[in-house]
Amino acid sequence: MTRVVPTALALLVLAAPAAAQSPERIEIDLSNFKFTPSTITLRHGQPYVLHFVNTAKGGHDFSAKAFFDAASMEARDRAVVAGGEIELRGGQTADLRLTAPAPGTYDVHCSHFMHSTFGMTGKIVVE
Ligand SMILES: [Cu+2]
Repeated sequence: MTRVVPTALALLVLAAPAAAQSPERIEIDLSNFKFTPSTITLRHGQPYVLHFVNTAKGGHDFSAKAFFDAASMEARDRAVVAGGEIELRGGQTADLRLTAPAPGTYDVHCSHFMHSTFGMTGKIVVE
């Protein structure tokens, strides 16, 4: 019994925050030629819905391969970011559900020709 009780307590501690949390929704706008916000701050282990809005007429993408590789997400969301980016046509929106990975700073850029040169860069800071 002395071993069972600590294990049960540990499970409760792990389970309780997950059950209590609903994902935080963060809107990220893509425009000519910036991300808003350009720095996205997340907390390690927290669930999020990243809501992407391309407010421009032309296409943009949100390329963050290291971040997407490190974040945990379900298969349907993983499929959206295959290749390390989420691509949005002009006016398009998309939601991505994920859990923030290990603390660190992850680079973001738009991989369309010259867009990062025009300033379309950002970062994700996981605390
Ligand atoms: Cu772009």
